[in-house]
Amino acid sequence: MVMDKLGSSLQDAIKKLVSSGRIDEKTVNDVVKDIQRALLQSDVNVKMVMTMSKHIKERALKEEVPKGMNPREHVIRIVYQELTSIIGKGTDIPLKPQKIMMIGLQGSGKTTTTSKLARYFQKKGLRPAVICADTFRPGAYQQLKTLCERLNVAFYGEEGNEDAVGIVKRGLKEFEKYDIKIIDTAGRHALEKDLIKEMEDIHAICDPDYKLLVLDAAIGQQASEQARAFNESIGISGVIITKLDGTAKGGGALSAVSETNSSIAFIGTGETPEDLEKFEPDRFISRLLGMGDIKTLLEKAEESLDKDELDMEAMMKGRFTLKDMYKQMEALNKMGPMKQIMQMLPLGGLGAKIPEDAYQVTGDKLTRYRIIMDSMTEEEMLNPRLIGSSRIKRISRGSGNSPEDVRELLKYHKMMQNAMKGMRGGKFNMQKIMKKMGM
Ligand SMILES: Nc1nc2c(ncn2[C@@H]2O[C@H](COP(=O)(O)OP(=O)(O)O)[C@@H](O)[C@H]2O)c(=O)[nH]1
Ligand SMILES: [Mg+2]
Repeated sequence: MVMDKLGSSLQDAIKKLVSSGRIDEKTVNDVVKDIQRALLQSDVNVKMVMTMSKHIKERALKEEVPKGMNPREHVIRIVYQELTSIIGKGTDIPLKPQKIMMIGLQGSGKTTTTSKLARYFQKKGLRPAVICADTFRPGAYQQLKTLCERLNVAFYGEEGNEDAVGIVKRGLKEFEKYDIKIIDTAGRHALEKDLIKEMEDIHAICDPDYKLLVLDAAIGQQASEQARAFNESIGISGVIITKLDGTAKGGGALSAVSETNSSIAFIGTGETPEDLEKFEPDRFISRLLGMGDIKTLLEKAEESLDKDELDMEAMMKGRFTLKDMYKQMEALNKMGPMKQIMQMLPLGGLGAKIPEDAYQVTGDKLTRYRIIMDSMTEEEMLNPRLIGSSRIKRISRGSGNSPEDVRELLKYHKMMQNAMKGMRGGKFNMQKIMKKMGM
């Protein structure tokens, strides 16, 4: 896996947060300390780490917990947002006909990434063609030609000819009808004058839509220096970080780029042509945190729960009427199928295994419970204790259910009420709750 060391350290920090009794200053400080350690080990710049820590602490202790969210989720959300913000935005390379010029130092992964990019566009239904303008390194022509042949991608190169500019000119002419033209160039060991001159000459001839700088993740936070230097010399329109699968410094490389004027378009995660990913910071961070698609969940929670008058505070204090439960169910229904929600919950990603068929049962049960509640009076909804056996009979008849179903609903409500109290007191264990719910 990519950056699994950073990922597992961050996940450990979040797990600690989830299982902590109370969210107070000490808890937040502890979590921040763990996160700091993880990021520094991944070569993220110290200043960046410190600024981020400060933000997390301030926000976690000062910001009001949004409705529909418990204090833990609130802190997790802040951590997630702050991590996303140190990584910055991604560069979006559109899926349309264009010319792309690859630049970077020798060994950074330009040639490999050229073929990966060709494959990427090929899979999206665009016709790619590749030009080899590396006349500097022996074997460069054969390397790229072989990669392209394997992928069935059109290739142009002139083995033995050192005139890179001429090759690009002729290659572009030959590939006029292709959607995507990718030009692989030569690197050097450092950003030297002759490399800059060569890049400028090729640039003048091909007039690329995108100049993508390829950087090896192993350089860690030095990525910002390199990105800046290349940007100042010939200008870059995006960065590709390669070899994220093989270094512990990935966090440094990823975060350092956001300090420059450029941003990351793709990441390389292995040696095969398929090991290229479009870089989407939100998704990347959620995956790193082991949380499924937490962003979607948080957005949905904000949309549907915010507007509802779910009074979380009162509920946590133990006032949880059938009416509250009804509202909660409605909110859940609005959020989408149970299965989707459960998968998006942070706890799902933290190892709470939920059996596959549990979702269906829950969905059906919830629908039944709602029908039963529709047959109750306002008074009964607010004070379920009023519901004795004669009322149970009436409600069951009115809703077309058996008295057992009504009793089950009341039992479920009691359990949820206790769970709410439990959440206030500290530990709440999704797995336990689900088990009690008979799932
Ligand atoms: N593990 C891994 N290796 C990579 C990745 N990208 C490139 N490489 C390897 O890095 C080495 C140099 O790559 P190359 O494309 O020739 O670099 P160039 O000199 O910039 O063209 C090759 O052995 C590649 O297989 C990656 O994302 N993951
Ligand atoms: Mg090369």
